[in-house]
Amino acid sequence: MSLLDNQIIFQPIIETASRAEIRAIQLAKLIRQVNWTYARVPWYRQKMDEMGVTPDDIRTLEDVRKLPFTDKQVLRETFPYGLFAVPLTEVVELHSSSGTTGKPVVVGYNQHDMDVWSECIARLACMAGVVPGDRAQMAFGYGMFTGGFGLHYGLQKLGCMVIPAGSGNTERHLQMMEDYGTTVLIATPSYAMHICEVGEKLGFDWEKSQLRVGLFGGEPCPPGLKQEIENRMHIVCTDNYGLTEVMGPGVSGECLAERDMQHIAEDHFLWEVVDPETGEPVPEGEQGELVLTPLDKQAIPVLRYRTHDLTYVVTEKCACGRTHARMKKVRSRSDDMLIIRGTNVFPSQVEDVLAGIEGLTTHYRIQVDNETGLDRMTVLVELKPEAFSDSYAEMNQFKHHIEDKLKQTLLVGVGVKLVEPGGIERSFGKTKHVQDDRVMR
Ligand code: DLL
Repeated sequence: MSLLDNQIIFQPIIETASRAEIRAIQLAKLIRQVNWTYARVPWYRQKMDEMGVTPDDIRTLEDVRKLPFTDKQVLRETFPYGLFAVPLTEVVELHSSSGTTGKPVVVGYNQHDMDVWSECIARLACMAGVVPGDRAQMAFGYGMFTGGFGLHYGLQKLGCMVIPAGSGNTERHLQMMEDYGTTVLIATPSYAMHICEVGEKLGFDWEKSQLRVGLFGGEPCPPGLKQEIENRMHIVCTDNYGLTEVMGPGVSGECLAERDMQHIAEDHFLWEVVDPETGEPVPEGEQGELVLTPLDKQAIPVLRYRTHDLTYVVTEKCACGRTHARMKKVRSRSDDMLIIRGTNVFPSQVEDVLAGIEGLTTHYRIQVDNETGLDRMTVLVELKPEAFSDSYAEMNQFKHHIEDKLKQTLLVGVGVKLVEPGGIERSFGKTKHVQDDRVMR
């Protein structure tokens, strides 16, 4: 039996529409959305006036390129309500994402936006093999983060029983899974890994548990991590993608046919892939920065949002039957590149090297400083119990082996610190893999 046999398509007419139909829907919605935005949001009206563009200039999908880009900075500058296009009395929910600096980004939803949101989530849950009647346990936080409530509403829309456990308290999660017969776990992949490890320590038998599906998202899920969780928890893990500024989760989701790609809800999002330096489009199938224009967002319409997420998109029909374009799963962002003594290093490269080395867990940290005047990068790697040895010579040899492997790929020398099993701090939500303590000199 194939995994696809279990899969239902939540909205088959739209999810399997022809490319021509999808483009027609997108164009009609784009025109409507630009008119809505121009008429209601002074920031966009002024920007478009300065650029000499009016809503009437949007006649084809490619005309989206005439519109201004939006970035996080704009949302911060207009904090809290500057980009809202509906009266606040119409807004039914607020969410925000806290950045590392400055004001948070605040987004609002009216009832229409909430309905679209739930629909997008219900679709991606179905893509992952979730069905009505599933018991879905939430390990995302129920706060301003879009992950908790977003998935919650969508899973209810699909007809699931949602168990709103929230983030943290791993032992309680395990107890609830057993007591309530949880079939779906919603979490970041790194927290799911932690649940798996704690469960194993407590003697939890994953094979006997009713858990079937892992619905992960909110951070990159490298293939090695996914495989490891699937093998150890005996579940199918899928990964969905989204960001606060354009909705939250719900932008795209992995189906069970091609496990490295995610279908974009194309009737709700117009995608572009651009060169992160120039902002110019790259040819289809080539990697660049994903730019998203939500096509159905009333409370905060956002045009051409620069996600900084690096991916490529393909539009051929998928074996699962859906026709919506697929984006390659995001592994890195244009702004997470580290420059170490002049060499560009992406954390995902480090992750891939470590994944190929026997004896390491999936947990790691990258620390960067320039205390000595030069950039210094140290990778903390965690040993599996069976790789741990009392012999200093053996451990030292292993450390050098990892350093050599990293240097071969990164083309710059980095240090490695071996950490005992369980020694790298776990996170209940998104894991921060990089700590950059460099100071400007
Ligand atoms: O993380 C929304 C979300 C919640 C998506 C739960 C899926 C599940 P933000 O906190 O605004 O929103 O963070 C958005 O997180 O630009 C990506 O860099 C990263 N990200 C989110 N999902 C994935 C994923 C939510 N599946 C930022 N794979 C995005 C890789 C992801 N990166």
